[in-house]
Amino acid sequence: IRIRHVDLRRVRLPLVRRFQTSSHAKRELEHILVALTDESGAVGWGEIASPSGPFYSAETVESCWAVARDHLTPLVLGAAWEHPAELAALLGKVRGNHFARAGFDMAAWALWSELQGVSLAAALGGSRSRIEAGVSLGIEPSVDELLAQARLRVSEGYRRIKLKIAPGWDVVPVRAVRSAFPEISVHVDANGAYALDDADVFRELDTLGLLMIEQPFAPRAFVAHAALQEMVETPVCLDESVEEVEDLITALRLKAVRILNIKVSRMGGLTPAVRAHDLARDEGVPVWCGGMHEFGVGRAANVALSSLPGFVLPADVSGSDKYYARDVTTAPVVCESGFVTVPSAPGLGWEPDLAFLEERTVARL
Ligand code: OSB
Ligand code: MG
Repeated sequence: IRIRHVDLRRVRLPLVRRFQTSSHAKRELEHILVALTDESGAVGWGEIASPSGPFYSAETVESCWAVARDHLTPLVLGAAWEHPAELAALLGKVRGNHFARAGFDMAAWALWSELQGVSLAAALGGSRSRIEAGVSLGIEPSVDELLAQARLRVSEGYRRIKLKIAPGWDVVPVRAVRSAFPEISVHVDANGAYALDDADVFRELDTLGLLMIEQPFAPRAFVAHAALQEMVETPVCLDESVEEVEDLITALRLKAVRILNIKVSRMGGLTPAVRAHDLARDEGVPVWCGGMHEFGVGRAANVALSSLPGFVLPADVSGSDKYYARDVTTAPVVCESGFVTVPSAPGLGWEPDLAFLEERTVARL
């Protein structure tokens, strides 16, 4: 396969509800869509789902745009490859910049699976026909507003709720949701806002029967995560800490991870995401697919990835309507009774809506 043309576009969509984590708040997202066209005219789509500012990871939309334009596009345009893993190895010449690389890797997988005539899920080694979806609820102005959001999502069929926590917004809102919905799995995600000095907060959360505690400490604080896991029964889950498969090896060796959140964007694409899945599976660590409020293109990749056998916990892959009034694909991603169907058609399984994309594109190359 040779890529003849690389199309990059910055696309903006407003969120249906403002989303706040311990690290940043957003009302509108600007993601970069990557379209790779081969010599036969076949097109594969990918998404660079970086937040605007460097508060989740070091990347920004601007950094992704520059790296995609100046480094990744030239690498991809020159190359001949048979399998997406070969292209991923080439993209790996660029250090870091995982969100930017993920968009290209994803587009290569979408293109390749389409050319092979198989679904992206099947190309990746997935076997599930539907995946269990959860919702991630941001920090709200009040506990009542949080409870209203939880009630809405439970009424839509979601059976697992993740709550964003931060110092000052932890035990009280979590206990409120836990006791209002005793039949729902609840877990918390701190996005690294705490330190080991805050162990008392986690001892209290540990009494609430939570599914997991996601990324309580800073990304590089592997030792602190291991120390916390010795103090609490609730499994500690890593997100931001694991950018490379080597970070997972470190975390496993230190006993700093009992559950792993795998994000396509954070890991640098589907190729490394599958590697992390394989290693975690060998080590008996359950994994689940995290999200970055992807548009339909990136979410299609998340759905496909979640169909792999090691993804045994619900994904942060909700229906399009949880995020956007209108998504960038011709059909939205739909969640029914807490499940999303894995497409069986060749390729990504969702088609970009080109006319709507045109309306929402703010820059292109
Ligand atoms: O840590 O999982 C996170 C959104 C933005 C930044 C970080 C995170 C999130 C989410 C959203 O939790 C999950 C989703 O896409 O629904
Ligand atoms: Mg997280």
